[in-house]
Amino acid sequence: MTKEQFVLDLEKIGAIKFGSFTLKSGLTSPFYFDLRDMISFPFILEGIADLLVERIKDMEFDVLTGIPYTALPIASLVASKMQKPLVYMRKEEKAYGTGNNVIGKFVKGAKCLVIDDLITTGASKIETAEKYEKEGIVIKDFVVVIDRSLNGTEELAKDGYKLHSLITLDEIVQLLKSNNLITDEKVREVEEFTASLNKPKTEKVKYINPLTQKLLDKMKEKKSNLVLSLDVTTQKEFFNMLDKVGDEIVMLKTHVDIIDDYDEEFVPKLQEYAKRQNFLIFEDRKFADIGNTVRHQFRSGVYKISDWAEYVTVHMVAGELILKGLFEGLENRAGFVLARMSSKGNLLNETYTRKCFEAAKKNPQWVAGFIGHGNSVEDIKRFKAKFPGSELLMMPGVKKEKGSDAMGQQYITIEEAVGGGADCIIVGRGILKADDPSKEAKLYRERAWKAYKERV
Ligand code: 5BU
Repeated sequence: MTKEQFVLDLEKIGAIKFGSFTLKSGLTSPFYFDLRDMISFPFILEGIADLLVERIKDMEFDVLTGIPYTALPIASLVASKMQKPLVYMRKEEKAYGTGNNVIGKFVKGAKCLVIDDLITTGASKIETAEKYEKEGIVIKDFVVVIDRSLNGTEELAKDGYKLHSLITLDEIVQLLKSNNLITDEKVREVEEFTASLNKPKTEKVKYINPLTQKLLDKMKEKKSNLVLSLDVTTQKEFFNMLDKVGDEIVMLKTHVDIIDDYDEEFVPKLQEYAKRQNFLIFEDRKFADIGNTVRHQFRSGVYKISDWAEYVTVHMVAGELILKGLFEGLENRAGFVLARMSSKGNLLNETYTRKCFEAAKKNPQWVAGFIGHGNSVEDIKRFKAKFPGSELLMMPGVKKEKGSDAMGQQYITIEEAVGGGADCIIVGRGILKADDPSKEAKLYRERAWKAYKERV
């Protein structure tokens, strides 16, 4: 089948439509492609598979996949014709980091070629690649049947992927025109429409939260991006440890509710240390309830956290109004939103992470940063690239060596964390359990600061 025949066939079965269509984005488009029915016409399916085989026969790959739903049957046929192994990803998303989402046999590190029917912006292709990469499959190339994007090639290239297409929107329009299947006026409309589309906005929000700035300033002043997670259960241990390591840290992270002998002297003493040793205070309370309840949990009760902790952690599971519940009417308080967690099998998936970014974008005055983690430098880079603005990436689950504990904590190294984009590393047992915590804190601080300086 020739490309021309293919386009004419698509037109015949109604897969290419010209008229006036409202897109998901709200824009009105003079054309619309719907390739879903194509698979029900054996001669078209066969033809498209042959065209794809021709296009990819010289490319290097170990396995082949198609993105469900439309491209999967196409990829099956191509795989069969080329005698290449087929794999595919479940469409229902399992939780972040749980693995086993790929169906089919492959060896870790296999190079996979991805087939899809259309490309519009490239965003969903990148998401697909990330999911495969988490499963140990390497993706470099995408082949699409129709490229109707404005700058899909550039968008994919930014993340290191190459886009190949069988046919572009321009070619389709020209072929239809030369076959008198659309009027000159329609051609003009399509051209005007594509020209009028602005490039997708990838620009970051300019606003900087004052508490983001405050932490950045403190990091610079103290030449440290080390946050100590002081997870001990008595005041004695707590302040003894601060005596040893307080000078090395930019911020102290507390779990105030694990202190057995908490009393009203704790907070004033903590504040006195914070002043003398020049660090900020972050209570890792992880608020997660409805707005009205978290307001009380933050401002009342035994601990009255809002009186002394400038930063707290916030789960977005109850919806973004939790931010209003926590911070409305308070000066100089902001949250770190938990966009990803470090623990094995946690249920935060990519959709959830994206929702966290959207919530932060709408409420920048209440979000100083995100808590996040990743399994490689590349993974963290891509995660951070999606932050809406200049929020900081705070990363727990960091140690000198990769590893895990018996209760689900997963560790990556200082250099991986900071190299990937962590602005601050959050370290607990790596320092607390060391023979010489003071020496260890110095070492963490030096390594993390060096990696930070190299990155920024
Ligand atoms: P560790 O001893 O370095 O494993 O302590 C890590 C700290 O960070 C601990 O206080 C956790 O409650 C906290 N933490 C985490 O480890 N992982 C996460 O995803 C989040 C917080 Br959110």
